[in-house]
Amino acid sequence: MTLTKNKKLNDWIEEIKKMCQPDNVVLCDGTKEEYDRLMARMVESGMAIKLNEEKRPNSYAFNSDPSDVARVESRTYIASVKKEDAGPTNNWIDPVELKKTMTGLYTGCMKGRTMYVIPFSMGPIGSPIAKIGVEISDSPYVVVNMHIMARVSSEVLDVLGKDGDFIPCLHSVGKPLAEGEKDSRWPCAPLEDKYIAHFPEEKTIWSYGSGYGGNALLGKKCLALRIASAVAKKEGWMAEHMLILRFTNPEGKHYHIAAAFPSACGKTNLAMLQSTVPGWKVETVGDDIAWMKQGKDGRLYAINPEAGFFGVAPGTSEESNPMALASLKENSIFTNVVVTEDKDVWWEGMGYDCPGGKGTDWKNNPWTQASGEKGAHANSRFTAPASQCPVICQDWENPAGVPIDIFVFGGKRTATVPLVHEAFDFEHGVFLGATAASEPTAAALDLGNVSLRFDPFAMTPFIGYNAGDYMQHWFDMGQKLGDKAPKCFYVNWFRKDKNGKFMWPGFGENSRVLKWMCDRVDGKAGAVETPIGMMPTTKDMTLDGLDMDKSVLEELLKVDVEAYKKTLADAKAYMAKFGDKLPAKLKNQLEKLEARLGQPVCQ
Ligand code: O2Y
Ligand code: MN
Repeated sequence: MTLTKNKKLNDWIEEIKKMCQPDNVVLCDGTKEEYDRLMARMVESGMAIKLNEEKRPNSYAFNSDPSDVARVESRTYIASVKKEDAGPTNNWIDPVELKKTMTGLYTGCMKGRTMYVIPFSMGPIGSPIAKIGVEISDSPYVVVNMHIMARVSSEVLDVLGKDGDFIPCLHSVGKPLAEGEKDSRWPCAPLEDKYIAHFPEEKTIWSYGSGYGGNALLGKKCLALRIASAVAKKEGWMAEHMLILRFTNPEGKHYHIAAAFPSACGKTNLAMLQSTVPGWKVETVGDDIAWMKQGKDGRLYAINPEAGFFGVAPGTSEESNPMALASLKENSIFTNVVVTEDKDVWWEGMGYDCPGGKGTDWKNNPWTQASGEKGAHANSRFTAPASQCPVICQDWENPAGVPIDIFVFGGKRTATVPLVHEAFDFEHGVFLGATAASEPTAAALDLGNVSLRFDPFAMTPFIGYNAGDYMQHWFDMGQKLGDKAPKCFYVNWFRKDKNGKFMWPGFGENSRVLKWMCDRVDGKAGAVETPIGMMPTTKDMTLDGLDMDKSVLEELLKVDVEAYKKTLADAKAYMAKFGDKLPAKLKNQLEKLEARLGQPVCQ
């Protein structure tokens, strides 16, 4: 059967059809009609719940299998030809061996199911920065989510033409149906049969056994980060786990900020922040992934390759992120949240009690809030179109991207790391990004002897090649960008006092820190030199209207040299695992910090 004009695509569809043996094949076109048809079928089968049309128009809820609730890093592989090319942070398997194992699993895996062929573009269709992928999946849930998260359209096939190239992304839930067998609500395979595999040399993705999020929506973490990062290294650009925002001052000057934080550090909240600095406003370009290339003027330009938000539901409230709540008002998909009696959605930390006090929990069981059991899974998600965000930046789909002025790195540290510091130069900035770390949870700290969890550039699970080479790539980009490189900063919103209370109010007040950064870019704000970088004093920041004791802020802007020496020791121990792949420039930065920490701090 010839489905498209593209020979490579037709051959691939035929090959996968032969292997997976679906009952039928559908070429997706990304239309509303297709979306509505698939949703209607999933409602009929019991997989989807149609939400109250008055309260949540055109929206649906799904409950996954309790064993299939998040990305599974233990089953995520980089199958490069040489083990060394996957490096110490990835699971490696020989690609030949893995293909043999997975071919065994894929053989006949779509029996009783429909095979959907989903052409999609990461980045605006036709943009020179965009990449075309085609996902083959036997999950209608994947198709409808891809409609929101990527640009699914037959226009993609027009751009592909007869001989254009694409990234093949194969996905199966891994649950063939025997003749007459009733499907389960959320089909998936047991953990030991799950594989999320990347073949960077072939630019191919094979995913088997999970229907959830990053394991199954292959345009996101698999293509836009793991495969794209490997391609970007070769081609001299960057694929990063970063939000992108535009911060505009009262005179209308734009500053573009790209920021990397590990999960649970409020990345989506920062991307949609409501500024408390009078006259300054934030607009969202992206909340998770940035693709960045040097422009003709020598500056670094970023695009958000995605079209939607796949955000964590719990904790999203009018207080923490009103713009995210507005984004998911309609045309949205909810996975693993509570469905209330009147068929709306609810989750812990939504800012109000569950209406009626009861509903259906993420495990699809009757649930009451009074039970004290969590109704929504901690990793429950909303899938919402980015275009619905009230503060979406008018340039969010500009194929040329936005010029990045500032990089921000960070982690969750209850002690030691001050509210903000600025890198002395770009190479020091790379060091700050490479040594970004969070503390393990309080429970793990109680075990003693547990050091920091380093997560360079918040990219550890997403670097599609050797992380030592990845860090070198950051230095190489710095070299290429020269004096046009963004200024680098490190923030910590999570310092606690001795009573365990957060010292910094966070949320909208983080805009005060962003404003200091912008003022530094313009050479308008002061800073003092400390062993860890340049830091503001309280008089360098805009604090009017901030309800906070000055002494607490002073404490947040201090460097604890002795505590930093421990962090440095942890960083050195962590960096040792990169062996001779550790960039010399990074080693040099470690030595420089060690020397500076030996000096008294002058503030
Ligand atoms: O658990 C999943 O599959 C989702 S992971 C995710 C989703 C949206 C944005 N970021 C992430 C992440 O793990 O960084
Ligand atoms: Mn992410």
